Amino acid sequence: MRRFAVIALAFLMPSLAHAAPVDGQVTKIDEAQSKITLKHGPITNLNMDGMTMVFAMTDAAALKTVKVGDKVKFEADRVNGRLTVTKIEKVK
Ligand SMILES: [Cu+2]
Repeated sequence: MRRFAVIALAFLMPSLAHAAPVDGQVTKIDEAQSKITLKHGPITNLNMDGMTMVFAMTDAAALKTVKVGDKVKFEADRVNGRLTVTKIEKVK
């Protein structure tokens, strides 16, 4: 039973460290610089509490799918040393 628990944890840990969807709201979009400002909830994989901050985008085209004021779900990670949104989706 104990061994099973350890094995189960081993499976769960990598997914915890991986980017998980975060709730946020778009407060600013800068298409020229491919940047987005998000008011976001805690980002566990980046050890970050909720705040409003600027992110780079891996996919500049994704900026066209959201607008200021939209509630979004997004994933963020450190890419080449920059805090970057790797995935973003408007929440209906
Ligand atoms: Cu932040």
